[in-house]
Amino acid sequence: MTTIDIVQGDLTKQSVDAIVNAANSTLLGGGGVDGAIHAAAGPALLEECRRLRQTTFKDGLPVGQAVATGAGNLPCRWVIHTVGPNWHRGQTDPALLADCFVNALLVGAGIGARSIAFPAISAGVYGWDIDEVARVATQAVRADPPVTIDLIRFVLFSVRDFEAFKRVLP
Ligand code: AR6
Repeated sequence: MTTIDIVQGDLTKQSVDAIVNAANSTLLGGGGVDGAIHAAAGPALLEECRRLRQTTFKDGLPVGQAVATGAGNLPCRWVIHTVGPNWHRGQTDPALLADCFVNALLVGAGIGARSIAFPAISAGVYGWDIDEVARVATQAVRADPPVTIDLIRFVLFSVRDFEAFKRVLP
């Protein structure tokens, strides 16, 4: 049985096995939750991301795909990086956003993570409406979660985002 819950707070403070980063395809950091994760993790995370760019993802991580790294100084064991669709660039297909959640769970299950915490991917800089993100995210993780994952948590930074998730996941 997989439990799905929502909390308001800071993703970087979560004591779960893995947290999911709303990254960009460069994997080299940015603002928002990505910036907060790299700041809290320290330089080891950026170093690992650089190595991924030199090897597996020479052209960057494609939208909707996911990849795991260590977590540096964060309280979790792994960071799973995914790239949400950017509404401002015309990436408005909900299937792309759903892929982020589904693939992050698959990657997490693959490395042995039993608890995974997500931010509201694409709801910040990438411009998606929070209600749409809440709908797509909860539908995607509810559909067919890997059996080895006990806990899926959404960590919402603002009250407004938390309320949006609460409406679709009472
Ligand atoms: N904990 C939880 N949620 C957070 C935190 C935090 N510490 N900080 C911000 N959020 P965004 P995106 C929320 O912009 O839209 C970056 O520059 C925030 O309130 O982080 O997928 C990347 O490098 C919002 O609801 O991600 C990319 O270039 C949600 O996290 C680009 O932004 C997502 O906002 C990705 O944009």
